[in-house]
Amino acid sequence: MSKIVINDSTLELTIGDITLQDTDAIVNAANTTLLGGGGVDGAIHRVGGPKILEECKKIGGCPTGEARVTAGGHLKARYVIHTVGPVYRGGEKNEQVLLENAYRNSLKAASDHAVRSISFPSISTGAYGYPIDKASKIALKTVIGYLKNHSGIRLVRFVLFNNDAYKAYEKAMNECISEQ
Ligand code: AR6
Repeated sequence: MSKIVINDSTLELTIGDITLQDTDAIVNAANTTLLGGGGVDGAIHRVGGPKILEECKKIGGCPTGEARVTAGGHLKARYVIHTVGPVYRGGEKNEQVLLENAYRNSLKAASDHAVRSISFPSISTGAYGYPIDKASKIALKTVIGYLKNHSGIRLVRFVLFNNDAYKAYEKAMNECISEQ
């Protein structure tokens, strides 16, 4: 596990399954319907149970880059923060801004719910095709920027699904540190 401290908060990288995290909130890499799917989204609904989908249906969807909050159902996490990352279409379609927004709006939603610890998956780098070398840098820069300016969230954990994803985030974290 790799970690850095920003003000009073810890940012850490780990390999694992987002559905098993015991942080106050976990983030779902959802789609604009909020009606479920594969990858992280499928796993969260499978483990969390049908109450999450019921709440999502009432919410009625989420635009790309925004975030919506439901309870955690059977998950250890109290909340699921559903956000929608961009589909990668070559990098000229505002993807970077939309990915930044997805992370920032998830953190804002967490702050609004007094969340002190939160786990993120690597948003957009699965079915949505965002190259992980680029997405990891955007993800970490956005989180670091938020933690520098907001207190309250004491732990942000990136839960990477395999060693390649972990290595990409570790490299991006080292770049972020050397640029500070
Ligand atoms: N825990 C942690 N990471 C995981 C897990 C898990 N249980 N399962 C997959 N990953 P994706 P996206 C990794 O496709 O690219 C869904 O159908 C995976 O290896 O879940 O934002 C939604 O409904 C990858 O690195 O999310 C949307 O339609 C990362 O999580 C669409 O996929 C994200 O992969 C969203 O696509």
